[in-house]
Amino acid sequence: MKQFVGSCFVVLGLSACGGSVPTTTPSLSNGAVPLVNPSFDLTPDGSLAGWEANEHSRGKSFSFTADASNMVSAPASARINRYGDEAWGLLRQTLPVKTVWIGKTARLSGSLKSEGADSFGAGLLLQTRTSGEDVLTYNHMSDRRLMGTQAWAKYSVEIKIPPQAFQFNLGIILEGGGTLWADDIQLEIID
Ligand SMILES: [Ca+2]
Repeated sequence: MKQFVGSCFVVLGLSACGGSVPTTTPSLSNGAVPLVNPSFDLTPDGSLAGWEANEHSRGKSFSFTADASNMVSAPASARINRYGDEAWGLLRQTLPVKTVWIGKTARLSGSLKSEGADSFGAGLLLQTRTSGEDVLTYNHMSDRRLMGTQAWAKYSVEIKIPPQAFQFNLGIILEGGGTLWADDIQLEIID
């Protein structure tokens, strides 16, 4: 099985290499950068507002839901569950990189929990990309993914922001079978 490294996806049967995701206006200096729906409110249509669900290849293998029975903060967490046999499911959002952040470090953190995670496991995903959506720097937490069943704990990943960085692509990934929960996702700019 090939591990996820790319930036282009088949989104629930639709061709997608990025796509439009609601974004917020980041702050100018170091500190927390606002994300859309970082605590995973469920919208009335059943979707997780601000988050885009992606799946490998043909899709139809992962569910992406808000879970009010397993959460760190109300009203819910995000839950990714694999019911099919595709390689990975990803819940993500993008936001623009400010030029004042070039050369600094971005840190993505959040609380994660897993049940029966196998293969490459579950974790956070943080990338910088060009305007053409080519990945420049990335950290997919590949060296310490959640495997098997793990209680809620806080994790973080960091990447450098290179001169060509145009946007962040960030989220949570389940790369194998099992279930991943995530809550309270935060992005910060640090020196
Ligand atoms: Ca929450």
